[in-house]
Amino acid sequence: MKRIFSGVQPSGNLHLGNYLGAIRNFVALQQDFDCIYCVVDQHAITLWQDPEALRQRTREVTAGYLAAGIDPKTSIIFNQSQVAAHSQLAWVFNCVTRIGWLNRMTQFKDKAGKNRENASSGLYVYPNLMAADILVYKATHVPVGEDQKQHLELTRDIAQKFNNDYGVEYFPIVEPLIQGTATRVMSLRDGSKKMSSSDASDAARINMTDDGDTVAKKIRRATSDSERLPDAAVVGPDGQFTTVFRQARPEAANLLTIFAALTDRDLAAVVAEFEGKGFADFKQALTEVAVARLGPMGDEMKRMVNDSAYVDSVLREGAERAAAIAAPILSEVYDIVGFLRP
Ligand code: AQP
Repeated sequence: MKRIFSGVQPSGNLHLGNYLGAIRNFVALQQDFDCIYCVVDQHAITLWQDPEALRQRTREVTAGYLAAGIDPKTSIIFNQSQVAAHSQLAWVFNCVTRIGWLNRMTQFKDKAGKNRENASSGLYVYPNLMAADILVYKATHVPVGEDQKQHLELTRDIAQKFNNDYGVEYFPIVEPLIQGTATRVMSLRDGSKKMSSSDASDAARINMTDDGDTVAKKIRRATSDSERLPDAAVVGPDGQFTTVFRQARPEAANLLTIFAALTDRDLAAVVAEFEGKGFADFKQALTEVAVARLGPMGDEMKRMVNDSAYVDSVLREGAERAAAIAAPILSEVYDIVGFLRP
């Protein structure tokens, strides 16, 4: 059986990168897969979170899932800390993963920064918990943005090593699904940095709950360059921007990619439409499509966050359904490992 698992951290504002790189793909996948979508609150506390803000953001991510079109009747939506099997399996994986593997994780290096000695040990073993999130449901496919590719490769290594260590063919080797035009949305202020909820500058990202005026202001002020918009030569035979173009004009590449993703069009068609135009005209058009696409979702999210009883009931029901799938899998893992349970 094909099963999807994916998650989003409630560690900051839900932004356009989360939407285009992950959540909108979650919605489409409901057609063909059993889907489990998690709000990964235990991952969020690998960096300190204000408890009240964490509760609020957990509801906000849930509202984002619902407003984007995830159907809680068919898909499962819940928050990670409500299903203990995630952390129980993560402990087993802490004992499977090699320290050398974790040392290679670039996200730990980025997030820990220069002061690695002072980072939480949770941040270091985060990929083991992520592997447990996925494998406690024996999920086969994981839709993510490009930044999570390395963690998913580690999940495959962990599954493989567990199977080898215990002489079983138990865990599936998961497939990453990195889909769509905008698998890596970049900061509006610096086209070489990923759009991120932890960026100190709110102007670097478009939040899903930003109102129309804020979106317009952020796009107007987005970093651009002094040239006119490019011609078709910047799109390679694979339909993607050439590396040369991305490196030379990262901000132009990012804004055109966002436009294509928001309008569900090919990059080539978007480049043809704006070829030779200045950034002012293009940014005006981008604002219109961003507001039209995100505005109704943002309004719906705000409405749902204010009706927290509904959101909480979705999480509660989802957690019950998720726990029912995870419990027998964890139990089999405990048997494989040799834990005695009279
Ligand atoms: N800029 C992005 N472009 C495309 N996809 C992105 N994702 C995140 N940023 C981008 C995808 O969104 C999903 C959820 O991400 P997450 O919140 O679990 O963690 P993250 O990748 O660490 O997101 P942030 O916003 O960058 O958080 P911080 O600032 O805490 O690091 C994932 O599928 C991710 O690929």
